[in-house]
Amino acid sequence: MTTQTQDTSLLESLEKERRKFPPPPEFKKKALVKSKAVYKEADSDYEAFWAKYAETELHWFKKWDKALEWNAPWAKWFVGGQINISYNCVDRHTTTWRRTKAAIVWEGEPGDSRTFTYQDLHREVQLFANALKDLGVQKGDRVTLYTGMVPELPIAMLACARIGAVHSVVFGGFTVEALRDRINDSQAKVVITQDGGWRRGSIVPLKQFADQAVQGCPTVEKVVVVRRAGEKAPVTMQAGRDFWWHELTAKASPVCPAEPLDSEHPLYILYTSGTTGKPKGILHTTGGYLLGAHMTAKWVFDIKDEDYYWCTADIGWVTGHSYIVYGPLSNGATSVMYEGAPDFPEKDRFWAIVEKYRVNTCYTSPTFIRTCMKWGKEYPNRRDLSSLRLLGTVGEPINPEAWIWYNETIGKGRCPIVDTWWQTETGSILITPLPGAVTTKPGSATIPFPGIAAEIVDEQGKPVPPNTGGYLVVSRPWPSMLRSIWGDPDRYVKQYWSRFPGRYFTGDGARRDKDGYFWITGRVDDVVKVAGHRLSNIEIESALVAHPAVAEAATVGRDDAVKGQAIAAFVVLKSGNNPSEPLKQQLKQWIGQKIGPIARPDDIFFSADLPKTRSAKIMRRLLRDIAEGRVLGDTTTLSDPKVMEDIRQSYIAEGKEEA
Ligand code: 7RM
Repeated sequence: MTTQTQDTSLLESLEKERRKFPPPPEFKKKALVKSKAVYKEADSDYEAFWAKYAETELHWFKKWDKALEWNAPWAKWFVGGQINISYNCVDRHTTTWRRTKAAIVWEGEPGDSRTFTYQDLHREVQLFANALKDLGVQKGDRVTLYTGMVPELPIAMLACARIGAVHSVVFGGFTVEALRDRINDSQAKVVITQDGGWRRGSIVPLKQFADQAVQGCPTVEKVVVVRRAGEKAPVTMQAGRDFWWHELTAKASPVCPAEPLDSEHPLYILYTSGTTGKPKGILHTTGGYLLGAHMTAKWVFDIKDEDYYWCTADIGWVTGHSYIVYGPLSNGATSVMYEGAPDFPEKDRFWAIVEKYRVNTCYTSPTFIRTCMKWGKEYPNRRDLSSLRLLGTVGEPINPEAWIWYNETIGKGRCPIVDTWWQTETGSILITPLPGAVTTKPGSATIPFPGIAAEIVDEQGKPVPPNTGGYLVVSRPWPSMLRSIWGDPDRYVKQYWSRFPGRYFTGDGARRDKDGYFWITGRVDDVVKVAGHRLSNIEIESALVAHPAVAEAATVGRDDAVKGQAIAAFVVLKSGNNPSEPLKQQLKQWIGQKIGPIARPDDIFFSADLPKTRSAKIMRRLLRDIAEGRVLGDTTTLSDPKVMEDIRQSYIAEGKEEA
């Protein structure tokens, strides 16, 4: 198997890894799940397993008639059931002692903070749900949320879910065109944004970006603006179209009962990069998604009522949807939310937050851990981290060295680490240890969550023997699986269910050891994970060729010691344009404007041509060899092998040496 993005050094270190970490006895004693019995129960009848927990863990207005209707690849979970996720995450806690418990503890980048009890959240969500109704939003309408990490974001999500509107959160780090495409694809009626967002002490003009985007969005009728930056981010309000959040909620009626919704009612669309230039609108529905987020949050993070639980992700990504908002709140947990950058004002900000709130569980990314390693131990060592009892990672493979550092420097050897594998599409964690029951191994996401049938297969779809690389697939439906791609059901079938008929194809390569542990090695398609952010080569290439000086472009993900992968772009200029350092900078900036700063290539190489097969397909594998400084791979299928030599020469001229 050839994989596009496998990092040899990562692969090697994963293969050599033999250490085992059984659950620490003190942790196990108090853990919600202490034994593996639950795996057996789930495997004997996965439908009955999920149905049992849907019934005991969630509130239904009306119980379902049938747990699963599976017409592959179309799934319906809890058919005939009526439920509301906003009710489950908010209302049901307000009739218990949790009414006065902190639901969201929010820390602003400049150091201000706000706490919302479940009762506070109930009030705010109802007010904003009524504000949405006052703007004409109805059940089924799409609402785009484009803000930073402010409390109004989860409030708006819960308000949409309350009235059956479908939210589509667009990461606040995206810029105008990415936002415009996503609004148009979902045909949103309302956009919710913010005057300006804090980032490392300066202000990102979100409302200005939204204004520019909405100019090209015929479906948008109203724009709601959250005031955060105030006079630091002056905005122009268009009369009749734009409304301040605080003015709408000041006028709105305070009572808005949660609407009973069909279990399969669309909950949200979240755009993610795939193998083509056009982002896919991943569609999640209500009942099954909630069950997946709820059960995984409960068992993987071993949520206790007294916990301060903190997931450091941005709500613009699926991790924030499931593990800042829906999973923790459904469990009645206290979810910590931080607005800003990890190195502002200093490189110990995350640890300062752990110390300030006595955080018990911290869920973050391997990239962040590697960044901390680079910054040095003195930053975490300055802070009291003794409250931590559980650590988690997500988003990309974690190299054993970073795992051990996290375990020792942050967890002081006391805290189990849950390395959780999942995707936007899967809705919730699918491969993970349960921290009180499963022995961990550094670099392995361990075993599938109870009820999940993950396998590794070869090119023909045949399960491979232990310790053999292959494709990661899921062989049974699960409650929180995506239901379709918004507006493109054919692409859903083709993308996920055609390569291995009857099985869900994840796009990842993996190996399973003889204990049945999964070692995920990375994407096998044109998706790249830069600092855990999911990007598509073709999306970046399309943005590059839209620049007036560019004739052709190819990008690859090359390994990067900190970010896991970085983008290297190979650019062929139109005649009349000359390679230059200023042009390089201009192209990087261009991508920053078109897609967002996270998509800016790290390296740009100018070349006279790109290596193509005789059928005109760009050979990314060869470009990766160059970008990673390896000797050239097999060039026999190239239409013109000389191209590679030219590119290599220009690469060496850039001052990068071959390995
Ligand atoms: C949650 C999220 C999904 C892709 C996925 C993998 C990679 C995620 C892990 C991981 C190794 C992990 N959603 N990935 N978690 N690889 N170990 N624990 O990241 O849709 O943005 O990306 O991320 O390649 O396919 S996502």
